Amino acid sequence: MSASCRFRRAIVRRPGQSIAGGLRAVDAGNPDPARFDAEHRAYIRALQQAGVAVEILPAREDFPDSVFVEDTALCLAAGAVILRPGAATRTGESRAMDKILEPWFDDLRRVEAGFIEGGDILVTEKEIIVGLSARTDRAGAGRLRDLVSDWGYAVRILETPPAILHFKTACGLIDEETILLTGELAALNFFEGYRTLTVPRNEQAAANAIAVNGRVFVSAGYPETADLLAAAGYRVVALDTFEAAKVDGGLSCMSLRFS
Ligand code: CIR
Repeated sequence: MSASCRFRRAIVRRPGQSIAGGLRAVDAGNPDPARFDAEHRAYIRALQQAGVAVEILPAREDFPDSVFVEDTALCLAAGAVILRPGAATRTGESRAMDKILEPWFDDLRRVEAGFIEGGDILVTEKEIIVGLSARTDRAGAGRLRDLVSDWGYAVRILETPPAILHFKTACGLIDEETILLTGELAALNFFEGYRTLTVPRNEQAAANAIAVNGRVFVSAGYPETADLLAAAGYRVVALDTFEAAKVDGGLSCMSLRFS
């Protein structure tokens, strides 16, 4: 079974009222908690319809960004790693995730130096790619490399282009060998050995797609990308992420997916 695109389980956390105070690079208005909750429920339903058993954690009002569980941990077939978010307001989120993952993973490891967020980590069939960013530094990426090496994972590191919050803001794995990505990322020539599909220039935010059990989840509102994927034979599931986008979130960020 392909570990990078097939998942039996996912962990999500409901957004709280405090999501209105979530971090963002550019202020385009606060997300509306009720609308965010509706989008989040639809996201959970889509995971369930794809055959994923979803563990739903209650909202944490003390951590406004805690709906974005992806940034707190990396879940792999061999075990899980608790990450060390670079955003100071988010450090407590990974501590909370430590307790939650304990029953699920016999081998639970922790990044204890540097900074690294899950949004900067792309797991493919053959390797783990880490993008350095304002949230993820070389020390954190190096620590992750040390922690996963005896599980048989190679880690490759690149510099995420500036002004992108996370590496995966600009890319996503859409099947075992294909990466959907922005033109800016494609221009780095880092993805030799993969098939790549580039999102149209006017639909950059659509690159944060996820593959789930034979489907590709894409943010709604990007028709050219949806058409591109459908024409390439993908089963596309378009999901609203309008509220998440106001606080720089997307589809990958809202779940920890594993088998
Ligand atoms: C943050 O700035 O940390 C949140 N407002 C958004 C996190 C999005 N996470 C992700 O892309 N993995």
